[in-house]
Amino acid sequence: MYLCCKLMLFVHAFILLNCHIQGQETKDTQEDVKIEVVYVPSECEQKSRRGDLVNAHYDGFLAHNMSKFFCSRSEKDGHPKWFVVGVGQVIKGLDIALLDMCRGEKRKVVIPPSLAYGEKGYDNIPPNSTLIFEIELLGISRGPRSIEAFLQIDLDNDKQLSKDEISHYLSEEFRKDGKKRDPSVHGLILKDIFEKNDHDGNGFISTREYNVYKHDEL
Ligand SMILES: [Ca+2]
Ligand SMILES: [Ca+2]
Repeated sequence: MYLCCKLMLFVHAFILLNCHIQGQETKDTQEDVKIEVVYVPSECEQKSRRGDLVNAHYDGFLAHNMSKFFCSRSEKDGHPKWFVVGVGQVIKGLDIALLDMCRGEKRKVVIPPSLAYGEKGYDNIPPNSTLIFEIELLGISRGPRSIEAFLQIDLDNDKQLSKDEISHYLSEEFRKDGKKRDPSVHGLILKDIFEKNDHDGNGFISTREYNVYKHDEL
């Protein structure tokens, strides 16, 4: 179950990259996320880094009146969320706030509007809202955007992913999860992956485009 979840998240990680919620983009990178470490476990074997699949609880509050607008503990039967950190699956401020955390660590973070929902706001979040999140990191896994995953897909080991390599990977994933799909889905996902990730349009996804952690050596 866990593995299946992880694999599908990989595909989603490709598809969701760049699918940011409107207003999340910002030109102002001067403002910082303020991070207060509330608790760090004495043992910390592994710290979260960009591209990891993480499992976390986070409750969100509007800073101006501390009203709670999101509570992962009461949503979806209280299951903590799985997502890939650092690739835009959550707001930028959370992507920053969740890095370099130990399993079991708790943080309280203050995120400026420019790294959250900006001038437009979103749903029940008013425009220009500073947000406060209470985060608890429950699990870290070298995730779908990890260097390990990249190397697994890069069959000819030339440090870039061709259409054939991604296509092969998708076929394997679809075969493993066993769901019936219209054959056209495969081609559509492949096309989408390249549209969203092949930024220089050369027909390959490079390590940079794949967004692997910068400190990993290839
Ligand atoms: Ca390759
Ligand atoms: Ca490329």
